[in-house]
Amino acid sequence: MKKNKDLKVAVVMGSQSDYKTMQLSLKILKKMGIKVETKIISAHRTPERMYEFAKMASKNNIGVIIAGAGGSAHLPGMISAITSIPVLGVPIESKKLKGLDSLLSIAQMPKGIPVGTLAIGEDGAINAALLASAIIAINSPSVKKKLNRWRLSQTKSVKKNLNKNNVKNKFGNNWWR
Ligand code: RP5
Repeated sequence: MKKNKDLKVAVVMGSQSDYKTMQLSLKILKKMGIKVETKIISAHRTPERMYEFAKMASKNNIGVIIAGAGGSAHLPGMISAITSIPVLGVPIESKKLKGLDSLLSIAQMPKGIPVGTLAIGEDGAINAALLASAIIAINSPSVKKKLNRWRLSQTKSVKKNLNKNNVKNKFGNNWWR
């Protein structure tokens, strides 16, 4: 078994419909040069697939698992119950409750089985990948370098001075004139 060398991040999701959110995790991980494994795994529709994945994750050299799920989102918690690899949960923005259901299902794990819970939707998918990168970076100088570079360019992209002409709201620019 390979140990701590080029650990992968697994990005799993409950449905194909979660991909439009979770693809943002994949984009970030690609920028960080991290090897990725992706799968659709539903805790309630494919429980055996979930069990097999979580059971084999360590042997498959996976260092962090990002799990996106919506609604009664038990996927991240169930995976975390089977493996001690860190699991980061992304609450998918559901149609009915705008992701509040997903958020609470993922965040409110009873003590003993943790899931690191990110924000609802796209922000969560991006931050999950950044957090996974930071975990992988502990043992990977090249990922650490890329992550630091990414953060520096984000910092540089924030302009100091306001552009007062750049006003976008539902009334359009300068609506009062
Ligand atoms: C959850 O049910 C999935 O994670 C998804 O967010 C939600 C809806 O799934 P689909 O009906 O789009 O397959 O298990």
